[in-house]
Amino acid sequence: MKKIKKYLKKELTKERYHHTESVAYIAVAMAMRYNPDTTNSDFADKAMIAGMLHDCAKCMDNEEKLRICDKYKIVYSELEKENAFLLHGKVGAHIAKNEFDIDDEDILNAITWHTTGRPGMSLLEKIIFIADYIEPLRKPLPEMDVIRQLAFVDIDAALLKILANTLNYLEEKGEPMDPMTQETYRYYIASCESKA
Ligand code: DGI
Ligand code: FE
Ligand code: FE
Repeated sequence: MKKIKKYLKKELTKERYHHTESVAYIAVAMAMRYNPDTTNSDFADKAMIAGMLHDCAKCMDNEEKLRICDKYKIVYSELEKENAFLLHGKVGAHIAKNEFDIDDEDILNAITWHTTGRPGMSLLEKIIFIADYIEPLRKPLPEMDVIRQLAFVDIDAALLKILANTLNYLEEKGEPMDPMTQETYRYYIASCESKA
């Protein structure tokens, strides 16, 4: 963790570093809440690592992100090329693996998919996605307080609200939507309806 923190302090702005720590601690709290195995703290440890590294590529130039994708054959779409900030998850996972020898696929997936989500997310993936949105330093977003509470009560309901609000926000702003963000929303709407 020392090496990771040193890297992040060098590569991220102060604000981004504080956000990162904040996400990591919220992710740990959620991991404690939803821990599938209370005989050990492995899951909280994974949440800490994924939280710390989720935005490790956020402050990199867009050209640099695209260069890394090309060099290491990370596949990206035309939309991701035009909106290269969307690639900070994929590039971040690459850095986690290659700079810090993280080989836990669950951690790498949580980093990869933290911006758009994806259908069928693991518990850790959901936690990072949600912690990123609710961390206390995040500027106020619609329904923030409800979602912050819901995150510790009903993780799938919180996930769905975040997805709905994100799509709303993108639509209002006229921002291009990544098909994965839309697919994730449709998937969780359907899975929520089938539960009801
Ligand atoms: O990196 P962070 O700012 O901590 O958080 P993030 O990786 O979730 O990125 C947040 C931004 O990503 C937020 O402004 C919404 C945006 N976003 C999420 N899905 C999409 C998207 N932006 C576009 N253009 N298209 C998407 O599908
Ligand atoms: Fe991010
Ligand atoms: Fe983030």
